[in-house]
Amino acid sequence: MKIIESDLNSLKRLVQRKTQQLTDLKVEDAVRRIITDVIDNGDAALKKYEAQFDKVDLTEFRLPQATIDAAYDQLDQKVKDALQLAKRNITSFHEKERATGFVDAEQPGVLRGQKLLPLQRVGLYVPGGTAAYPSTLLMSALPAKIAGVQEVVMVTPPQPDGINPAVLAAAKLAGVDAIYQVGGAQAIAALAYGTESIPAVDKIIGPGNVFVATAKKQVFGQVAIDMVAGPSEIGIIADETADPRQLAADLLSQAEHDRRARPILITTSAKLARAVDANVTSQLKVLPRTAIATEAVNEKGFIAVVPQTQDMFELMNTVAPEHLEVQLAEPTQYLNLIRNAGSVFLGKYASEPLGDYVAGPNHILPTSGTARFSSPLGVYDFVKRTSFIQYTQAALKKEATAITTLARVEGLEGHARAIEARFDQYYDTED
Ligand code: HSO
Ligand code: ZN
Repeated sequence: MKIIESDLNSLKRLVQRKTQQLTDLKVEDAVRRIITDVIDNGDAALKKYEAQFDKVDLTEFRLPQATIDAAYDQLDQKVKDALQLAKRNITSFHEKERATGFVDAEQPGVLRGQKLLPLQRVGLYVPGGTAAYPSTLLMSALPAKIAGVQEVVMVTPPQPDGINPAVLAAAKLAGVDAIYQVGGAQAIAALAYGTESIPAVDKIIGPGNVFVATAKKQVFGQVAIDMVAGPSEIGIIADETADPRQLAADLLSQAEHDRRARPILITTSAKLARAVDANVTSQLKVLPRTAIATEAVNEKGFIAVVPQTQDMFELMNTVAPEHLEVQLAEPTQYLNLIRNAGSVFLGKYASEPLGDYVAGPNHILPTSGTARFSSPLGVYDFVKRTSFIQYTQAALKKEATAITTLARVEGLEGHARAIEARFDQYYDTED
């Protein structure tokens, strides 16, 4: 791994990302055509694209309940137990995210309030192939259910050997209401606009390839979407007390996700930096996903050595990593120095995969520096707010002049007259 020793400001400049949102116009055009086709031709268009892209001839998009039940029944008991444990912990954590509205009756004759309502229907996109993770399905479906979403549907591209049974089992465990075998931009179009067999949803959640991501951006406005997720990132802050073998293992746990994943270590100890680097090299040699992880480590990874403890946090706040491990002796005392991170792992035993699978906080997290302004996926992402007001005539009278004054300043005479009508002042041609 690159080891960089420099002053804080040069390091900060180094980690600041270049804006990389390169939109591919060809993809944009192809996706727009697919979406328009699905709007115009519904299921027939889906069938055509599934034959073209996934090489399957589908007569029915919805996966039969019997297939889902069978996948669950046949799943190894150990996997089932692990999924159940994950479900329990994700549920107990996310239940605490539930919020309530409020009613404010502080002014005489005035009632103001806000109520929270779950979205009615959401669609989860689950990618095909090896990136279809049962754990990720629990992380998106359970918060939706806890929020009170009435119908959670899932779409996923059909696979030559059938959809991953562990994903199907997770879907059953999480209470997913329907699974449709359709993928790519056409699946996103179906969720956004509805077809004869797939219902339109209010929000689309979940990662996918460039076609899926582009389609999500294009249908935004017709439906809500979650964030557009980038490759995984792990940032570790550690001093000489940390175990270099464990740090190397944690860095590789995220590096193995993606060739573009970013494993980063920031430390005050040059000795630790060298030891972690040596351990990354030796552990990479025996990691099954070595090709992916090696590219991530070499192309995106680095170790920065800074003079002081405070500097480690300042630099890491500039990175704003998806996951942040604090591998210092008294980690909780540094929580107040952390400003930008999706999820924080405190101390030696909070290794990142603990959070990926069973601890309970969500593992769908802001990436690419977006932890500066966004949050982990949560129950709040499946809830919307509606505010309400009620006034007595006396309470309205107190505000009437302010309203009519502002309305007339804005040139909106009709607004002013609507208020004055409450005090028997009408403007019409009858009298
Ligand atoms: N670390 C990934 C989530 C994941 N890990 C799924 C294993 N399975 C992104 O936060
Ligand atoms: Zn992971």
